[in-house]
Amino acid sequence: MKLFFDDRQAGHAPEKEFHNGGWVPYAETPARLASILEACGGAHPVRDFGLDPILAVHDADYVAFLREAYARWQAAGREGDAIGYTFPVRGRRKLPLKRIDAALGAYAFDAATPIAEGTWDAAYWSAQCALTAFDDIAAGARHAFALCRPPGHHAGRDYLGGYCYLNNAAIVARRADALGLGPVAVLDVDYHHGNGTQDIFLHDPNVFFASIHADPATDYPFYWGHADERGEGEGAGTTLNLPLPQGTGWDDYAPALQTALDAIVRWGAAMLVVSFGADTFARDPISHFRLERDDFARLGARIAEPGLPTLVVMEGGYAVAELGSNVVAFLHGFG
Ligand code: SP5
Ligand code: ZN
Repeated sequence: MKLFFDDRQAGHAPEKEFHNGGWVPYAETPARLASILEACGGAHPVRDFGLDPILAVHDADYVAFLREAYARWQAAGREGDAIGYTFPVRGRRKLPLKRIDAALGAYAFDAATPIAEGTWDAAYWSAQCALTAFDDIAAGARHAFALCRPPGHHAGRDYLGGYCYLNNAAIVARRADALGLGPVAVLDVDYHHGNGTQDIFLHDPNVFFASIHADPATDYPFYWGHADERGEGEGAGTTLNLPLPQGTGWDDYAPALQTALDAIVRWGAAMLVVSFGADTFARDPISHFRLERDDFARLGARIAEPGLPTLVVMEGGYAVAELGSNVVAFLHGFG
């Protein structure tokens, strides 16, 4: 399977995140890329599809905020990474507030996703990476792997969070749908629920979203991913959430995966976007499932079974030393 990646994706390196009441080193590091690239060998170059496919998912004011946030932070005399501290839980009116702190709160749902100097460029090229891999499929390839970083599945139409800024999977799913390659399904197998992707397609009957993840009753992002979230309005029935308890290993993961794949096939998907996180790994430092490297090969093989054109988009996975071999196992599983 062809792997796509651009060096500019490595220029995003926040120092720290706020977690459990204190500052801790940022888990989503450029070293993750090095681990995967080393295990996979070379990468195919990324092409520039511009802002339009991004703006087909994200609000223009949010994109403008992302582009300008770090410069505004510096202009306010701040040092280090930009991060908010006031979050508008009472509703998110788009007030024309000038303070960078007001914008940082209005466009974020956590305090764990700072904006650093290279964040916009990296997020932009991460999205272009997904678009380039998608283009390979649009041109007839059966599979492609977008080594996206920063990841995307926690980012919504107008918000960042969970180490995510632009929703790479949603951007390609929307584009595939727009180009008539659908019906498109997104299967999210990251440890964490893909709340941003769910929100983007919650009302959309044309994109099916299925996610297998740690139960939000115990795990981030808490407020999304519960089994009773099934889509709304015209999108009723096109969202499927399969939360699993901490400690889940392959024996209990596999039936949930089969349920998701059966639902995707029954719905009539013609194309699949996989949000792949390797943070379901047994020794992931921030997660609590028990998949082993061989299970990632099984995961890849099962996802390949329906025979759909499949774009794999990288999401999380923080056990850096083992990350590359886990990704390779998953990709080889596809055959
Ligand atoms: C894409 C993805 O997997 N995002 C996950 C975001 C999870 N954030 C909540 C848990 C953060 C724990 N961070 C501990 C860092 C220790 N260095
Ligand atoms: Zn994750």
